[in-house]
Amino acid sequence: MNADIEHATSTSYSPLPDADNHHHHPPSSQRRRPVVLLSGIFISMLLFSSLIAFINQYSDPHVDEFSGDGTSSPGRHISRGVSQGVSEKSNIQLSSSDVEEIYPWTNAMLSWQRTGFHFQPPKNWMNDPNGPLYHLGWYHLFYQYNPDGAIWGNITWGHAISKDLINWFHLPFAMVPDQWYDINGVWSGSATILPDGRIIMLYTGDTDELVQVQNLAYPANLSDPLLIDWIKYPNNPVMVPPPGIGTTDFRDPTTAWVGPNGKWRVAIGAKVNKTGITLVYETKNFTSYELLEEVMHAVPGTGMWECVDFYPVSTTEPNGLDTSVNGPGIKHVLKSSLDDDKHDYYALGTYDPISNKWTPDDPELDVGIGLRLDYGKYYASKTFYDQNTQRRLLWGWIGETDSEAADILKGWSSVQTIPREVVFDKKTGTNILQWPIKEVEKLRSKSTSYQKVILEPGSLVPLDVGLATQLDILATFDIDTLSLESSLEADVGYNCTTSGGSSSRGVFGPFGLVVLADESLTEQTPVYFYIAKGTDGVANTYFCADQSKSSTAPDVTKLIYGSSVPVLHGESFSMRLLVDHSIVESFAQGGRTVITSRVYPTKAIYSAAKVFLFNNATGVTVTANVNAWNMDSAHIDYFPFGNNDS
Ligand code: DQQ
Repeated sequence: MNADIEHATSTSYSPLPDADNHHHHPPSSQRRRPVVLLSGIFISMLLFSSLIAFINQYSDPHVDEFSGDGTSSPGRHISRGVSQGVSEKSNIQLSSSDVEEIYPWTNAMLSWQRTGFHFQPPKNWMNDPNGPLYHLGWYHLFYQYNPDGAIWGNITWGHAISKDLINWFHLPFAMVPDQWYDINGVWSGSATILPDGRIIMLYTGDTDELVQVQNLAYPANLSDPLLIDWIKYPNNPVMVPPPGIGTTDFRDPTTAWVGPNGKWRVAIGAKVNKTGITLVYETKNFTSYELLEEVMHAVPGTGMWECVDFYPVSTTEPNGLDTSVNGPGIKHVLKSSLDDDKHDYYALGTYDPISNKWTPDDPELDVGIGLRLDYGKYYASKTFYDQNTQRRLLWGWIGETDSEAADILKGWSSVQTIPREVVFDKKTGTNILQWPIKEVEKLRSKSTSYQKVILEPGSLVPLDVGLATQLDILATFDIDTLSLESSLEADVGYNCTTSGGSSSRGVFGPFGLVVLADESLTEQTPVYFYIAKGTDGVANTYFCADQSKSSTAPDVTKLIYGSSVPVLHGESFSMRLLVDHSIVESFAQGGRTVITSRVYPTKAIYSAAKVFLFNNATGVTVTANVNAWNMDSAHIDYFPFGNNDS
C-alpha cells in the first residue's frame, strides 16, 4: 500500500461520528459556506456566471414537470430532469410530434425486450451506476432508481450485490430521499475505500430548495458483508456550491485519491458559462473540505460536466491501479459525461499532483471534443478499482431510445452494461481498451464456429447459431491488402452517422455482422467495418452500428452510431458482440472503439431472430471467421432473506 495513503489515514483521518440524523437545517442564507475563491482567469468568468445563476434562479418559473407519482400521460413530452437541474431524462431525440404515432406494442414484444444477462432491477426506472465497490467477498452496485415508476424521479439508491459481477441479488434500498439536503433526490456519487477498510460514500443531494450539495454517508456496520444499512452524516451537506458556481451546476463527486500532502482529493463536475470544469476539494477527514484554488481541468464549449471519473492506468503493466497511484509509467484518464449531448467523453493525459493540473496528451482530443467511451446509447459511466482482482472496472448506463409511453407500458427503463475491464492500449498509445469482464464467459453454452467464410462483394451469409437472442460472438475479417494498397479510392469524410449506413456501398466496405434480423431482413441491426481511403492514400477504418432498420415501430429513435478505429499493420479486423435481447454491445479491435445499441425489434424476436455475415463492399472479397456462443441467463433475484422492493 502506498505510504502516502498509510500516512494520510493514520495521522489525519478522524473517526466518523455516530449516526444521529437529527434535523440540521440552517436557513438557506447560511448554506453556502465560505470557501476559497477560484483564482486566475476563472474569477471573472465565475463572477459573471454567478450573476447569471442568480438571475436564472429567480426568473425560473419552476414549472412542476414531474408529478411525483411516477406516471405520465402516454405520448406527452415531459421534461424529467431539467427543472431540477440535471439532464433531460426521457428520450430527447423523439420530439412530441414524432411520438404521435404510437406503435401497438404487444406484451410479447415488450417482454422480449428484457435482458437475460445484463443487470436491471425487476421493474421501474434506473439510471446512473453509483459507488461500485468490492467488500468482504461481495461486489456492490448502487444505482439511481425511481421506486414509483418507469420514468425519472424520486431518485433513490438501489442496491445489489454479486460474487461475480454477473449474477446478482437485489437488496433493500441503500439510501432514500428523506433529508432536507437530499429530499429531491439522492443523486450520483462514488465510494472511497480507506486503507483500513472503512468505506466513504460521497453523493450529490438535491435539496429542498433544489440546490445541489455533496453529502457523506457510510455503512452502519462495516463487518456486514452485505452493507445493508447506510448512515447519512448528521452534519450534511459537506460541500455546497462555491461562489461563482450555479446552484444546479455542482454534482457527482468522484472516488477520492491522496495528494502529495497526504490529504484526500475529490473531483466534482461543474461549469462556468459554457466551459465544463473539474473542481477539486481537499479533505483530511471527509467531513470538512477545502476547495483548491485552481480547477483541475476546463474545456470551453463543453457545458456542464456530469459524473466526472478520474483514474490512473498503467502504460506498462496489465493490471488496474488504485485511484491514488501515480508515478512513472502511469497516465490518467479524465472522463466527463456531457450534459449538453448526453455522451461520455474521455482523454488520456498526465496528472501533476503538485499543481493539481491534468494535461491531455493531445489537446485536439481533449475531454468532450475527442474520444468517446462508447459511441452508442451510453451515459453517466463510472469505474472502480477492484482490489480483489486488481482490475479497473467500468459500469455504464444504457438508456432507452423508444418513447416514454412505451417505457411506462413495459414498466421499466434502462439497463447497465456488462462491466468492462479498462486498460491502456499499449499498441496505439492513444486510447484505452474496454473489454467485457471474463466472468461473462461463464454464461457461454453451445458454441458454433464458422471458419474461412468467403464473402464476395455483395454477399449475405446466414449463420445458424441456434436461438439468437442471447449471444457472445467473436468475428474476424481479413481482406486482400494488395487491393487496398493499389486502390486510389478516396472516400474522404466518411462518417458512420451521415454516410448512408450499412446499405451504402463503397469499395472497401461495409462488411460485418447483422444481428437481430428477421428472415426477410425487414428488421436488422448491422455492425460493421468501413474502410475509407483519404486523398493522401492513407486508409482509415470506421466501426459502425446501424439502427435505422432495427425496428418497424415508428416511435423509436434509429440512429447510425460509430467512429474511427485504429487497425494496426498485421491486425485482422475484429469485433465482439454481446447480444442480449434489445441490447447489443459491440467492441472493435479488442475494445478500442465500442458501440452500445438499444433496439426494439417487433419481428426479429424470440426464435425469429437471425444472424448473418455480410459484405456490401464493391471492390473487395472478405474472409470471415466466427465463433458464437449461446448465452445462458444470469441469476438476478432478491436476496434470500426477504422479498420486498424497499
Ligand atoms: N444523474 C444524476 C445526477 C447526474 C445525472 C441524477 C447524470 O447526479 O448528474 O439522477 O445522468
